[in-house]
Amino acid sequence: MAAMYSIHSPAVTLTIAGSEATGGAGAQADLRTFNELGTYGAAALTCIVAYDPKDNWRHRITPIAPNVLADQLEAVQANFAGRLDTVKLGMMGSVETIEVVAAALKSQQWQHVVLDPVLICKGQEPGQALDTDEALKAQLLPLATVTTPNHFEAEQLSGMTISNLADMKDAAKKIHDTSGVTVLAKGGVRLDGPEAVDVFYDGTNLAVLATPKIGNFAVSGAGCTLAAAVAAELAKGASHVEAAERAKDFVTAAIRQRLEVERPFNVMWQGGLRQHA
Ligand code: PXL
Repeated sequence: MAAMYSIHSPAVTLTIAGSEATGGAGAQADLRTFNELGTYGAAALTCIVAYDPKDNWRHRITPIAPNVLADQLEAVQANFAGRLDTVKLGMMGSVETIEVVAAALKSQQWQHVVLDPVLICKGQEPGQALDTDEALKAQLLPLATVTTPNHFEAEQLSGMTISNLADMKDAAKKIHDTSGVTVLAKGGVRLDGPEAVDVFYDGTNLAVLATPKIGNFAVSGAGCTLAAAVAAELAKGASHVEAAERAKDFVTAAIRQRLEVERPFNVMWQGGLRQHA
């Protein structure tokens, strides 16, 4: 009798991230990315973000209770025992959350831990997220294999001001040298020039990934999508640099296929690499 299931079994990828209800960022963007890139996505939520359209799209953040996050992680880890080896870490929101995630990471072996070091979201008040900064550096960065800081986060993690490509290369090296983690630092629209430039450094290879900028405005969800795409590609067997290159192409296509929305930042669509008639 023919098997009732397909012999093609996708790699499993887990995102531990916040929910952003409009779907532009967070777990929603991660799951769309996993799906587009052909991995099976699971998600454990750390917090719920709801923008407030009555108050300049301010972030309203509700943390998920630490025991509820721990329960989600327990369920996912038990369900995929032996075949879950890739995780993407997004917005944590609090020190308690970081502690729960660090404990879950230490409870099993991982091949790939991709840390998007979300220190602050676009439009969020700076002071609001900075209390998680130290905990993230102390507890999650040492457990990561790859990290994908944006311009601001690369400045925070390296302790440097980044004004140009040379600075960004130095910052990537510094973050790697202090953490041992492969770094994919994103310049985005923050660095001047016609290209959106990312810097990859794994301790041996330094690569500059550049694509023509698509407009000069930041698009919501680029960080989440890039890190999720790196995780998906790694889970499928790519090397670190291959995963970085493919993720960059994926994000570029997603920005090209962005949706104009009411809030100040447009949102990207992860179906961008599909063929369009
Ligand atoms: O883009 C950073 C980010 C990550 N995760 C969630 C967010 C945001 C920004 O709004 O809401 C859940």
